Amino acid sequence: MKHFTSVTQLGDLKDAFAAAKMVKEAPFADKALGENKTLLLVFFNNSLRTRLSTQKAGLNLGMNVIVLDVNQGAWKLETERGVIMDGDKSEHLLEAIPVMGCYCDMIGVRSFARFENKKDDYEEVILNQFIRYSGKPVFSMEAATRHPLQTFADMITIEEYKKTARPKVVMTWAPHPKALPQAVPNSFAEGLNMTDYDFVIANPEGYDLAPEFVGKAKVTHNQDEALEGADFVYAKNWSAYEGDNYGKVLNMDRSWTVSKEKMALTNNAYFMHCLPVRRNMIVTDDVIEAPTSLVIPEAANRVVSAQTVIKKLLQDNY
Ligand code: AN0
Ligand code: CP
Repeated sequence: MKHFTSVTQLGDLKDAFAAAKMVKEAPFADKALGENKTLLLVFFNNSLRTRLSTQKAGLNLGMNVIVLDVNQGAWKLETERGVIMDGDKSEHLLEAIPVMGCYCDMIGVRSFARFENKKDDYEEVILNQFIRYSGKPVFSMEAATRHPLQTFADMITIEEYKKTARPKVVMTWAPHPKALPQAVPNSFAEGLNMTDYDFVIANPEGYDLAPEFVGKAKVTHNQDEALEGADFVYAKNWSAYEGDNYGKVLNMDRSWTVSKEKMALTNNAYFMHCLPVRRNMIVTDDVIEAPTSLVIPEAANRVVSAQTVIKKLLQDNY
C-alpha cells in the first residue's frame, strides 16, 4: 500500500481486523518501526479526534509528529491553477505541497468537500494533489468523499460488539443545522459493502447518496421500517448529494432524531456516531448516554485504526 484513501485498500477484512487486534493488544510493539521518521498531519478543517488519535498513533510507532493547521498561521493557499494571485492568498498549493514533502516521511491530510464544485469534490482534487506532488506516502484524515480511518474504527467497533455473524446495521440520516459533507456516510457505506452484514441506509427523500457508495445496500426513506430489528444504529447527518441540491440542507426534520422511541423499534441496538454530535438534533441525551451507546469506544478505536494503517504504510514504503 503506497497511499491510504479508502477502506477498500485494507484488502481482506479478516486480515485487517487481525492486524488491528495486534495493534490494540500491544500498542508499543512497533516502536522501532517509525524511529527517525517524521509524520506530518495537515489540517484544512477543524478536528478533535483525528488530530489527537493520529498523533497518538504516530507516537506509539516511534515517529516524530508535526501538526500543521493550514488556516491558523500558515500562508493562505491558492488551490486553482492558472489564477492570477492578486488577492489575499500568498502561496500556491503546488509549491506548498512539495515543500511539506521535504520535511517529512509521511503525510496525513484533512480536507473536507468545499461544496463549490461537485466534480472537484468527487474527484478528490486536493487529496490527489498531495499524492502527486508531495513525493511521500499520503493518507486521508477525511477528504472530500471519504473518511476511511473513521470507517475502519467503526468496523473494528462493530466487530468487537456484534452478537451474531451477520448483524443488521442501519445507517440513518439525522437532522443538523449546517451543511455537512457526505464523506462519513459514503465511507461507512463503502466499508459495510465489504461485509456480508444486513446493511440498510435510511434517509429522507432528496438525501440519497452517490450510487457508487450505496453499492448493494438497501435504501429506504422510511426510518421506522429500517430500524426494525436493527443490531447497530449508525446515525449521521449529511447534506444533499443529488443534482443541483449538492451541498444543501433540505430540511431539519426532527422526526428523524434518534430517540428512545426510535431505539425501541430495534433489536436492543447499539448506537453509533463518529462524533462530534449535536445532542437532541442527531440523538437524544438518553440514547447517547445509555450503556448501549458506543460513541466513546468508537472514538478510542480511532487510535487503533490510524496506527494499523500508518504501520502498514511504514512497512510497505520504508
Ligand atoms: C464533519 C463531517 O460531518 O464530515 C466531521 C465528522 C468527523 N462534521 C462536522 O463538521 C460537524
Ligand atoms: N470523528 C472525527 O473525525 O472527529 P474530528 O472531526 O474531531 O476529528
